[in-house]
Amino acid sequence: DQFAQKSRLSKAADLRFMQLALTLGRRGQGRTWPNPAVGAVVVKDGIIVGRGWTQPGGRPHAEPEALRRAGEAARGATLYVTLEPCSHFGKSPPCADAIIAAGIARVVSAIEDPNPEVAGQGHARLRAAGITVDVGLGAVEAARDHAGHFRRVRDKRPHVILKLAVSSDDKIGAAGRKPVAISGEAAKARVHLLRARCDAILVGIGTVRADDPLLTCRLPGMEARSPVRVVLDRALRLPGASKLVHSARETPLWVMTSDLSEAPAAMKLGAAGAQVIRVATTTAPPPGLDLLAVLHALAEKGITRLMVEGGARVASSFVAAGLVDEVWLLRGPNAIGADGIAALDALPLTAITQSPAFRVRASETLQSDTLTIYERVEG
Ligand code: AOF
Ligand code: ZN
Repeated sequence: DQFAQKSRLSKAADLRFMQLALTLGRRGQGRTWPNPAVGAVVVKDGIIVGRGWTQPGGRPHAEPEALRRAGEAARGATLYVTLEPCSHFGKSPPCADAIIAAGIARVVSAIEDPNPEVAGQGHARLRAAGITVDVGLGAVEAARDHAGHFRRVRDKRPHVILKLAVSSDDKIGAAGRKPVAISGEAAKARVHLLRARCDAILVGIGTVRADDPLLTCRLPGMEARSPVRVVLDRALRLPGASKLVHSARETPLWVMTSDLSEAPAAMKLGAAGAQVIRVATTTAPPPGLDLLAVLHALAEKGITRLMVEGGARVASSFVAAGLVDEVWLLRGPNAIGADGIAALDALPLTAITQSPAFRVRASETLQSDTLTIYERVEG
């Protein structure tokens, strides 16, 4: 009947507008830290009158952006938002109050904000003002998009994405570190896009000394979206002549080191524009930085999404410590041979691909490479 049809249509419309809000929110990923990248859409009589997303640095929040664009049209309109509107006086006034003041009649919100300062109070404040609030549409996607914020709030560490580019026989390099082609152009471009969507990117000192990487996002037009570069460097062996140190004034470089590494080396790096951050070391051999302490320090500084790019020892330590939330496995068409460098050092790659701790979220073909994305099974 007519009523059922109308409600079906409006459900489909709700879903469409929430999808748009999710897409808008993702625009901010990698540059809103310490805040989540939220999206918001204002709809009046079926027409979009305002769009907004969290701005670089985390403010303004998404909702006031969308409301500002909607202006007077917000009165009586519906607001779609990918995270519960905030209710606290933080560095910006509460979005819930802005929504009430704008005269919004209904709010469709994807998911509750776990931030203890919000945690349901945003929705409650809206309801108390007589606004209809529907929570849960798009919750699965929103939880994925805000995984960094959730992880940081709940576990005081970032969401960790491990990127592995392997040959057809699961190697990440040739013996003696001879240069070999593993991934094609499309796969490389995809990795650079992921870099732009992460707040920080982490490598070990071995990789820096072997490859002298720059670790920036080099997609045309997206160069300004480079993440913070983080190096695990227990004994401060980072060469002053490396590309990382040379570019430290343009793109932030954080060097994680032990409490015991030498002060003059730290001063030199500081003078070159890097930030030296001291963390605890492991108590059991082999000597290394305590990865959980590293993650806590990064979260403390506001990092919500961390990409781990290698090398094999760093990757395997993160996997072994159970600190990987998501894996991007790129597999190229060529074999390297039994003497190549194994992707996860002493661990077999099946520690991810066959592990009950991970499931495949998506896979796609990128020219001659395949990309498989694994996500941690929460439980
Ligand atoms: C929203 N919309 O777009 C974002 C929100 O320090 P403040 O005032 O900027 O508040 C930061 C907190 O606000 C952050 O930890 C998270 O809980 C929420 N982020 N909230 O309503 C947004 N980015
Ligand atoms: Zn807000």
